[in-house]
Amino acid sequence: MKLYRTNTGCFIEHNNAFYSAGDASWDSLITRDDLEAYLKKLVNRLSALDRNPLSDPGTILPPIGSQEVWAAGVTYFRSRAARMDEAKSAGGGDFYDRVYRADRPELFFKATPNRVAGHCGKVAIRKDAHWSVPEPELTLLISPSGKILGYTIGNDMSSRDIEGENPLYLPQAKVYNHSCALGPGLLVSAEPLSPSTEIGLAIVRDGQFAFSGSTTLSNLKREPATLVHYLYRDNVFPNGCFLLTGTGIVPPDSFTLNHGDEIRISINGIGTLVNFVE
Ligand code: DO4
Ligand code: MG
Repeated sequence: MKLYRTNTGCFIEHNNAFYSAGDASWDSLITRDDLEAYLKKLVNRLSALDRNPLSDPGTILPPIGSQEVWAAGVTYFRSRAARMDEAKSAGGGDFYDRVYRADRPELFFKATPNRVAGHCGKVAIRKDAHWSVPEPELTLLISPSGKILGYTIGNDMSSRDIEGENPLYLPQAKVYNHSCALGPGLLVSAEPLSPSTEIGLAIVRDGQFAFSGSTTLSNLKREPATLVHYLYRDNVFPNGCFLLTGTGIVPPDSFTLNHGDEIRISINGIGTLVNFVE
């Protein structure tokens, strides 16, 4: 079952049919611990709409209300290797190996809702960066009580030159206007996703693929529930939060994003998030 936030209301997609999720505010919907059961009950009570409410371009809004967005890092071997290389000359390479092996994961604050683009929205590269990449990441929707309610697709836009210059610059490499995208909607399910779930990234420039790559969740070193457990230690999230779980796809060092690039991130069972670099 999927849930979408749009400029004409909230909609449920179930078995290829669409239903209105009523007048409840997005925050009040996506903070319910019983979200999946609640939506199932609604669908059983309602008749399906006779149109697809998502079909107009620009209709889908980012699936976020007033939640904070956090991210985990170095959760895939590919990310560890890329980070160790980029930080070597600054003497920071060792940190990434240590955090990859440690019990405590790397968790960082990623975005406030105003920094988040939705499906078909614009993401940005920092004006003072010259090496920028998208990071395609499975993203968890977590309730105020710490329950994983569902999943969406996240793009953790990153400035690799700034992060590589000094690991202490991480917040500047990661948090800026339109540095994050989420969407298109939420896959509402308390079930863990299969390790065979594929994550794909394609970057289209002037009608050609400038980069494409994929990975599967079997390469994610940490359990989503463990990441949530660490995030919720000594933190309260009155409106729940989103947690990006790290990237397993890193383009080669010769690649940097350009203005106008189209970024497509797909995760089986969730959909495809498309963004354009402004
Ligand atoms: O430690 C730097 C950031 C790591 C990250 O964002 C990732 O692995 O996805
Ligand atoms: Mg990341």
